[in-house]
Amino acid sequence: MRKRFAEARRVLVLTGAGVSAESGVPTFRGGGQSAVWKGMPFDKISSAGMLERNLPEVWEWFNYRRGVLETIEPNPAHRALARWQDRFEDFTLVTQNVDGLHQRAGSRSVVELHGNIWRARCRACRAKYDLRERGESASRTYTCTECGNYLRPDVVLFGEMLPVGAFERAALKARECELCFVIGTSALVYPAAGLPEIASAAGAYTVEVNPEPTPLSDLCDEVINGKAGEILPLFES
Ligand code: BJW
Repeated sequence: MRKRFAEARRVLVLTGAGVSAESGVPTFRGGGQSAVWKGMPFDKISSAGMLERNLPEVWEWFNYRRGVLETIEPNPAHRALARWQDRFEDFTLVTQNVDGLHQRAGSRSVVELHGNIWRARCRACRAKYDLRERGESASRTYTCTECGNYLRPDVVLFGEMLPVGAFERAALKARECELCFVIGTSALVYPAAGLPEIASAAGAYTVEVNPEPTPLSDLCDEVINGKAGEILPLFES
């Protein structure tokens, strides 16, 4: 593996919530459990249906999570991946995470498949806002300064389409890469979990880093059972 890592030119990395776990961000699934907010399973509160039924409750859930994120820092896994971008001729970091920790660690051009928790967008005119720049306290009813309609978190909820072009860009790189890492994802959510399948079908060597097995483990050429923050820096030594 070290030899492959040292010699690879085109590398694609897909990350999930597990890469932020060592920073203290709770994962959605894993360890036989799944996240719950006020007794509601996360796949209900983070769903397009909930947005229609109870937008203020959705905002409360995301405001809470931004509050948690304000207190934490990127971990050695985020920092290792930020270094990798300068190590390979062609490096693509694709994340399902909405927490912005890859960027805070220094990663550039991150392909965010599921949006970003620090952004909001208007439900009517689609104007976008950086919530760190809004300069108002956490609200259950953010409104658009352009058209006055309600804002929503700029994230991809269950049953919603991914941002235009994001998956296509990632899939193109998956087809071209020679080494593909799948790090800290339960690999249950599509189309993201299809990327390593695309890479593998196109001949890439695929490596999973996760303390638990996933539905992709059998497909991967190599499975490293461990924590991302402990494993990733080892590749560089
Ligand atoms: C560590 C660690 C450490 C712990 N180090 N590792 C094909 C078949 C069936 C269904 C579908 C399909 N295609 C599409 C669908 C529908 C649906 C879907 O996939 N459903 C499945 C669950 C069945 N997909 C969608 O709806 C997507 N939209 C779409 O496809 O549009 C077109 C369409 C619509 C409807 C029907 C068909 C087509 C959108 C998906 C959006 C996902 N959104 C969320 C919420 C974002 C907002 C928010 O933050 O609240 O995204 S759900 C949640 O899951 C979040 C994550 O990004 C995503 C993936 O989770 P992830 O990252 O894998 O985290 P966990 O928690 O699941 O796993 C953590 C892992 O880390 C575990 O394995 C641990 O072991 C590990 N770990 N510590 C390394 N230290």
